[in-house]
Amino acid sequence: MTDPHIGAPEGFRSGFACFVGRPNAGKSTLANAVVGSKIAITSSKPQTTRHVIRGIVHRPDAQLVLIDTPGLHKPRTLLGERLNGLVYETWSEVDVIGVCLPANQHIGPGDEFLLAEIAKLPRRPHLVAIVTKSDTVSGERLRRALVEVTEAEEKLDLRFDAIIPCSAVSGEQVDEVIGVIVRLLPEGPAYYPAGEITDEPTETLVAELIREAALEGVRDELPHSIAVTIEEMRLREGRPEDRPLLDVFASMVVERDSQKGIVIGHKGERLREVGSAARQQIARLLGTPVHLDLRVKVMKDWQRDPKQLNRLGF
Ligand SMILES: Nc1nc2c(ncn2[C@@H]2O[C@H](COP(=O)(O)OP(=O)(O)OP(=O)(O)O)[C@@H](O)[C@H]2O)c(=O)[nH]1
Ligand SMILES: [Mg+2]
Repeated sequence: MTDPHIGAPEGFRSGFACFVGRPNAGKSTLANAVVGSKIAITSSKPQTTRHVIRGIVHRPDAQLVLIDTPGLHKPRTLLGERLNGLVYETWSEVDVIGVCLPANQHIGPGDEFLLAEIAKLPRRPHLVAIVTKSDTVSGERLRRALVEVTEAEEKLDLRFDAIIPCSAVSGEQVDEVIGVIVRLLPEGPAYYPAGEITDEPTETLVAELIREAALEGVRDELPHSIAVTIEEMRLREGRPEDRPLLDVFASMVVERDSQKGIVIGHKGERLREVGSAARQQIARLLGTPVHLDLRVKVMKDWQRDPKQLNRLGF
């Protein structure tokens, strides 16, 4: 009965919410937990998410379109500026903003800047403060984190509709996050058909899984320098119908020749490891065995070069 063409049942709610926060606050991990499926890659490196990702939560009484955004940060490159731009754009499209504030860190200048920017919005959506990573702190520290949120609320003259501690890793209070957001949505029809969990194109999901594997174990500036492009993806011809094989041709892009050696590793060992880890993830996502051909390419200073950024889809 939630098919938009048939019409929604009485009282059905639908709408859009986004997760915002500084880099590494746990937005994407929470988005995956809320949607119940991996739609966004995550990592311990800040600025992992580089585009706006939509996930859909289906409930008998509601449909929530959840938008995961890049972490808002002080930009040091043109890429950073463009990523921040995506965050601001999203604010104008949502019914609810979920501000993610990690329990294991104090509210700092980065969070205050974000909250002040939200306070300036001409049309202010509902606001929910989500105190993330609650599993990483003691009960006492968690209570302190909640008090800090109310202090920030007063200082910045904001009003949260709710303050919810939760852990995307243990699953604690994830349902509460969904429930609170859904109650703040307007009545309306479902926007997406039942069963659809994201509108990410398959190629994007595949490129992201490769980037996630590449981020594992690299340090310093390198995570920021890595991008992944899919050159081609096709089912291999001449395979028996019950044993398909998907050929994926992808490039890992870095910014400098010196980085190329690092991501390839001694005798190509590191690149093989990344390829193997990514291949397994892609096969799991698509349910098809995969052959991954992964090359490394240098696009000089791509994070600062508008032409290269456009070419990479930013
Ligand atoms: N223990 C614990 N770790 C978490 C939790 N949520 C996220 N993390 C970890 O925090 C790190 C950052 O998580 P992400 O979800 O990638 O953070 P993000 O806010 O999306 O980061 P950006 O995309 O870079 O802005 C990862 O190492 C996660 O495993 C949580 O609830 N508990
Ligand atoms: Mg993220």
